[in-house]
Amino acid sequence: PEKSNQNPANLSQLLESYGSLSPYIGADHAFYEHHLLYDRVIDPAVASAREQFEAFSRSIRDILAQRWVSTKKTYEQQNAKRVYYLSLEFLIGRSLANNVSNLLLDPAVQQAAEAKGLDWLGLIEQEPDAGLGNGGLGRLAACFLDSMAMMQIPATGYGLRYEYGMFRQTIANGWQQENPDNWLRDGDPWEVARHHEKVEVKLNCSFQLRAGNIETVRDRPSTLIGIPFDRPVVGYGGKTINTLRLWTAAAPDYFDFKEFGTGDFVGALSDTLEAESLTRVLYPDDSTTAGQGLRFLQEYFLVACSLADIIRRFKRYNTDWEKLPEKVAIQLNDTHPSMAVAELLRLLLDDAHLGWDQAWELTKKTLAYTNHTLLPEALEKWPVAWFDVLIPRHLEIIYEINRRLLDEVRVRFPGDNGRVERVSLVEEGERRKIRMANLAIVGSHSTNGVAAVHSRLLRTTTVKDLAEVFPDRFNNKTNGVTPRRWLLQANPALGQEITQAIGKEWVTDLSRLKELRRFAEDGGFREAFLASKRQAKQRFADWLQSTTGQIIDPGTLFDCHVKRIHEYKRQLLNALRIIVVYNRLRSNPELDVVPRTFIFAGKAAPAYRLAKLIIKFLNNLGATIDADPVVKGRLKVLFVPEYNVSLAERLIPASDVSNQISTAGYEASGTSNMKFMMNGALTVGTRDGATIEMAEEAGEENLFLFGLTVEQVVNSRSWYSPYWHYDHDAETREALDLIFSDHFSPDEPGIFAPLRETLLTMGDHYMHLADLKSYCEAHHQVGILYADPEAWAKKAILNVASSGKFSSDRTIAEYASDIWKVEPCPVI
Ligand code: B1N
Repeated sequence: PEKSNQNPANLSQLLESYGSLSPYIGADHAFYEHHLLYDRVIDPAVASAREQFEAFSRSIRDILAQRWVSTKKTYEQQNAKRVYYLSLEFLIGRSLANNVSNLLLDPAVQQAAEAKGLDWLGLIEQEPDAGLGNGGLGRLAACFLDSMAMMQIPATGYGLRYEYGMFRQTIANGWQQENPDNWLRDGDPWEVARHHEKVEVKLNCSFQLRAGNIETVRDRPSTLIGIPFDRPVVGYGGKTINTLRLWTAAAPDYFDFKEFGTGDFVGALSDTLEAESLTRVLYPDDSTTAGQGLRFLQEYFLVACSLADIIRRFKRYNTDWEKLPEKVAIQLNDTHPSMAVAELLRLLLDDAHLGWDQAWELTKKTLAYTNHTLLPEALEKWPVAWFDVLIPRHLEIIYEINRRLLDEVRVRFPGDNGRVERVSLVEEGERRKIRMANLAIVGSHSTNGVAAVHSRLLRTTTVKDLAEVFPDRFNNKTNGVTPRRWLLQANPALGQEITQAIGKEWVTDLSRLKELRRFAEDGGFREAFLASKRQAKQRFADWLQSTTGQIIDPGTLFDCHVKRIHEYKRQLLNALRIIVVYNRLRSNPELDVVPRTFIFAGKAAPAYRLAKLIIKFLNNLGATIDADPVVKGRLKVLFVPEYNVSLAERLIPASDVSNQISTAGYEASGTSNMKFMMNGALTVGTRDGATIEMAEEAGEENLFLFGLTVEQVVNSRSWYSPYWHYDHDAETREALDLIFSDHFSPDEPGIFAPLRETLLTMGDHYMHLADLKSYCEAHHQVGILYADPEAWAKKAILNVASSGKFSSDRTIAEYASDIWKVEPCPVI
């Protein structure tokens, strides 16, 4: 095709004029119009917004294609050690603006788009979020990919290409409704199908799905096909383009038609639906396990496809199996892919024909495991019977691992039968189960938690007995988030102020933010900081009004609590403290309080009834307060539906206050806490997860910490009674009684009765009432500080300046040197 000079969106020309990238990126085939005309066969002049987005994104993919290929080639030529990040979730969000920014193509690309008459912001809005994850665990995986690509680490993410991602949340009469997220309906411009790299996965029997549960149908082996779809992971600067490889399940196309002797061609093909349903949908459970057969198969499918691919690649460039751990590091994102222990052993024993001892050593040296939660309901345990039916060879291998493990423990801890029972990979009982965390710890060389307090509790309580058997394996890797997406792109106003003050190096070295510390004393900078916050708040308010019609006042304090709805995250504690303030205003309308907008958002697992009731309660609380003239204009409670990556990108930069109020000991790390800190919100939080480390970095005096510590929670469990607080604290009692009186549910009396059960009669497991008073006091202090903008700005700036540790670049540097022993491999 002819290059046209009048066409400003011809990105290849644009790139030629764009100095810094031209040495890296060949862009001879980047044509926006080309994609519209030749891929979609439409007149570019009449393309819909969606078609414009597709063509534009394909042009950006064209720009990075050559660099993507040379990244792969470099890794092959250097036979570099690779990192493989195995995860059932990658919560990617949108890619267009992110890829443009990481390629250093903005603002040139925006200008080119606009010169073409395209509405750049509208274009970006056309892209659906790739919501292939529930929350923090999946988003962490996505941040890690960004950091590894920026740091030029030869890394590949392996996951599943769910046809339906996290459900879309709508609210009807205050209740959460789940809607399917058919994000691939119109295709995805970023992915590349690699049909020729398909792999086979063998199961011991065929299966059928009945309402998400598997039923084995025929007692003979069956085969599934995994087809890889690759997505580019653009490292900041555009030098390295790594790959996220997602597997789709399919039935083999060589069908055994002899078995259908009746000539039932159509009937035979309809069976393929069964295979394809394996990767149909993401499980929407955060920090719990659904325990369903379909999930079991998803996990095995990811592991089998990815390991086959990894081993195939290893063998192409290596002949000596001893070299496996020198060339391959596999990180297991929680226990979800922990069948990798048995699968890798199986490959080394049965395919490579190694002896047990050598295969076992290589397996351990290659694998590493990250734990993300201590919640007992989230620790995966799979029925032995399922292994037996579907993957009996793996069960045999797990039994042999266990036999050797228990022998070793009996020798090293003579007479300690309790320990033998507790470290065993098999949980005995009516229905015997495999403990997947134990399998992951025993079958790998590294087990890490995701924040210091979490790693300590994991080692000293949850898996204490195993940690004493293998003390050297345990370590901590405090989480981080990518400053590219979460500061540079999400908060351009603040990003520019920071760059103006200290230069641009912070984008790839976030520790440089500490240079902002002295600007906390600079009146001009404080003013600029407050202006950027004000701008982000206005942007959010405008977006909210244009998309939902809801009106909020950017002049009020934005007080945010956004995350999955879960009892341990204590959205109810926040609701109670709002009711306390509401009651104070009702009994004393003259009271001087800072006007606040409380913003909640988050999804509840569809089967988690209390979490869904909490959403209903927050909505009713908002409606009641809206209707009450006494508090109008002073308090507003908002529940924003459909919390996802894109909403977080809009909301976090606009917030003044971040609530991180889990019962101490229950939030493994948290990562939104870090995003809020980077964006200049002040934290009201418990001493839990990574919030503890945030306070260490910034100084406790710059956060609002409150509530019971881990030790206090543990030590008061046995005698704690919520009734004590109900009986002795009038504000606590009045807040609860207002709920029980149906003040927030006049038309639906009694619907909030389960809140009484969880907060009082069932014992308040998450100790809301124990922390309510100190939480109210913390927020009282917040209000006082907010009334003094100079003092507020100073603290907020000190928080931003102290957030450098929480870059995922720092986290990845630690994984790379301590666990993976991997070096950067710059693309030639
Ligand atoms: O992982 C995040 C942490 O920052 C959070 O504190 C932690 O809650 C989160 C089963 C999970 N832990 N476990 C899960 C997700 C899906 C699922 O099916 C468990 N998510 C976390 C990153 O480390």
